[in-house]
Amino acid sequence: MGIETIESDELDVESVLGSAVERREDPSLITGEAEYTDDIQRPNMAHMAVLRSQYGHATIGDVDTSDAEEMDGVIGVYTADDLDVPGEIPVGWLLDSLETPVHPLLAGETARYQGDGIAVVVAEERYIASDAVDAIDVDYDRQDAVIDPKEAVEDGAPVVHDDLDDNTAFDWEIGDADATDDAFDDAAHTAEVDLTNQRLIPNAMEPRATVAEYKPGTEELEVHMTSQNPHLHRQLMSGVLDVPEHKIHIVAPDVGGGFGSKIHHYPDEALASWCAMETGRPVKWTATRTETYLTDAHGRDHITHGELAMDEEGTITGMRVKTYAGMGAYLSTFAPAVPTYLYGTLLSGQYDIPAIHCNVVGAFTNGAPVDAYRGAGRPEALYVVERLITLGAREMGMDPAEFRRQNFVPDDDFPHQTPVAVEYDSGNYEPALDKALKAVGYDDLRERQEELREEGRYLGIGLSSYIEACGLAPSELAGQLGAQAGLWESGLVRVHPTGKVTAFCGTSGHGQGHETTYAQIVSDELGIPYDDIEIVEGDTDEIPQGMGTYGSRSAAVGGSALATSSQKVVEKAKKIAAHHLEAGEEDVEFANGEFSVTGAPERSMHIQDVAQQSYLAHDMPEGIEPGLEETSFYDPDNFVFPFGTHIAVVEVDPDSGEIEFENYVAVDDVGPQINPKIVEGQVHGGVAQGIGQALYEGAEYDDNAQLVTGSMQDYTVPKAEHIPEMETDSTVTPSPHNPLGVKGVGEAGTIAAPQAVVNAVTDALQPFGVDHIDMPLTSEAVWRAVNDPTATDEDGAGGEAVADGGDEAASDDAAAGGGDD
Ligand code: MCN
Repeated sequence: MGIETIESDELDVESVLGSAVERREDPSLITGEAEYTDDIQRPNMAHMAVLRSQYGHATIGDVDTSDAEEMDGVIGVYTADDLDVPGEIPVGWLLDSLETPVHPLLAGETARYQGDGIAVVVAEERYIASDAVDAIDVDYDRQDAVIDPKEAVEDGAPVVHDDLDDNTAFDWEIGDADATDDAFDDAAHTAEVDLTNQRLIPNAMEPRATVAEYKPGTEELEVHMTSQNPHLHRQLMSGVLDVPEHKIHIVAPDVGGGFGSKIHHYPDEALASWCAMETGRPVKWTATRTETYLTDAHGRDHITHGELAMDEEGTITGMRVKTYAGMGAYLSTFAPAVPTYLYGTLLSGQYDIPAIHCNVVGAFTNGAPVDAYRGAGRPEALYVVERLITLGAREMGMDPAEFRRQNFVPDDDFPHQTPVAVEYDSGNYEPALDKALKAVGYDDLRERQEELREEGRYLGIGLSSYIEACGLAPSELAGQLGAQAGLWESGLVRVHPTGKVTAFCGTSGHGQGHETTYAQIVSDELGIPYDDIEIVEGDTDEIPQGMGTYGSRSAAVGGSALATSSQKVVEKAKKIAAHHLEAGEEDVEFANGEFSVTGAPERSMHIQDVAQQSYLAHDMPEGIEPGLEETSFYDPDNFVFPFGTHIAVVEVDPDSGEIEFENYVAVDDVGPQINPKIVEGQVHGGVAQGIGQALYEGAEYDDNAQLVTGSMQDYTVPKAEHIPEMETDSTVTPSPHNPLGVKGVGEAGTIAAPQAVVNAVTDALQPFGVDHIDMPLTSEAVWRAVNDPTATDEDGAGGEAVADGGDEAASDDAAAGGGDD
């Protein structure tokens, strides 16, 4: 099934770009040769374990470490009082008005979420460290806690940071409130929805881990860690530990997935590094799965009210959105950007909407910090948009596909300026919709839906025409929006004297297949065989600088840096070739690695031979230095905006609440595909995570802020059997903003899938008057929605949708097999 792969020795340089070459990463991963952080052993290595608050909110009294200190094999026990470094976790994205309470490496006086670190133990063995943690006695005074972001900002809510007046982290808005209000005043029809976008827990296969070593002789700190962005971690850790940046060497070895959770600067990696400096021993820390659940930055956590205004014909005239976004107990590294600039700016979706206003209140709560998780802000936005669009179509009595088509940004309106700040680079939305409709056999399906209803079977078809903003990001714009870093990428292409190539990129892949796709890009640009090209990422000593991998940026930004460096290599090589061919540079052509004289193709020289000449340097053109390597810092002009339409087809059993997939079709436009097999894999993985959110996953805290879904037994990560066979297809609309024309794909599936599934399930349940069910759509939630449409969130059904027409079809209609609009 799917796209056939080809082996690398079948590739030629003319077609290397766009070929589904096998991932070169896989053999070592499959055969167990890959080296993850926890595999690393060092002589005399010690192990760290962290004592974490068992309460969601508590004042910390005496911390008695004496028993732990006396245990055999314990090297040291440390609390906040022992830390002699600045030790404050920085916030990497600021908003105009943002509360930034101190986030210490270890909690001293107050624990603000279950999992907040209170002490660390360094011991000879991991299990001794863990036992010693259990021997520490903490005098807790439990405080009231708050988890719900909306309740957190209400009067009288327990305050998470007592140096703040309340729990409001920020109150942010985008768009024109007056114009939007006018659109609603004049609207002929409206639709609205109350929804939650539930808290999710990232579940990379490999937990976070660190091996830190300090070399007093050179004052160097070497840290191997599970990082998506080693250079950024180096920069941030330098401030946290007060170690000069150039004395820190960070290596991300093989990293077993991240999905955003390994971008952020957490206390633990810095604590392991501090312990290495303090004890003079290499120190390893590997999170347990429980620690992963408690402390990896969670995702989403929105409560939203969304409204759509339409005219008589069903043309959208306005959208109004109010969201409460949970930040958790502290602001994680990029947390403020996620529910603001990565959310509000995408609310126009694929649609031409003249007026949009969005207000987001960020709230501190006693949950784990919330930050970027695959999609980061964009799944939340597209969920609101595509739920509203579906409800708008229902309000208008229009087919949801035709309602979308009628409101799409027309293909001749690109670049398209939205009312929420961003300008879409390129797009052509109807062909993707059409392909998806054709793939599911839409017209026939609608007929079958009717027929099945007569038989008491409920088929649902859910559309999701999504857009996404990725390829983060133009540095200047990011700076204007509050980023405390540039978002360029660096690429170094080194052609060795033998003509082989090592290319270095500042991104840091952790499953995406960069070693394969980057080699395809460099091979295409240089005309040097793919197998002669090696890619290096994830090491701050080897790679000049870098910003890392997140925001589906690596192909568009890192790939462009490597393409640009390769083009510079070709420019220089051309001068050298022209000199050796005794021709003017303007008379030399370059194709597929060969420099040849125009009109005399027999006078030619391969770039790999030019490389040799450039290092021999016996006969160089005047003014040209020896060697053949180039570096670029590529800074994009704009984000890239991939898009597509996904359609889920499900059958719902109203008696049991069970949902079965009949089909899932994904048509994505990510511009030209460097490697269609890798693109397909990214879509599959992303859709699987999106379906996970729609049907299974959700972090639940109790009223005391105890995480009740603290293990895989309680938090349902979908298994292969839960994910349907998918049909993938694509359209290709290049971005004008980068030399490859590529757009990102890493998050597309996660952004597209949840609303495709929810739209499908609510479509199936139209005869029962069910317009909305909050995710995850467990059997219980579906059953309750069908059997008790008035059930509230607390009953498990949650959410509420109202179309202006007040379509409250009741189950009586269902019994009659009607009520569908
Ligand atoms: N690609 C391509 N053609 C395109 C676009 C991309 O062939 N037009 C290829 C790229 O070259 C790369 C892959 O597809 O090999 C993904 O590229 P891109 O969309 O640029 O995304 P990044 O490489 O920057 O990866 C980040 C993205 C994010 S943000 C999350 S979260 C995520 C994801 O990728 N986490 C992942 N995919 C993941 N896949 C795995 N296995 N593990 C994770 O943790």
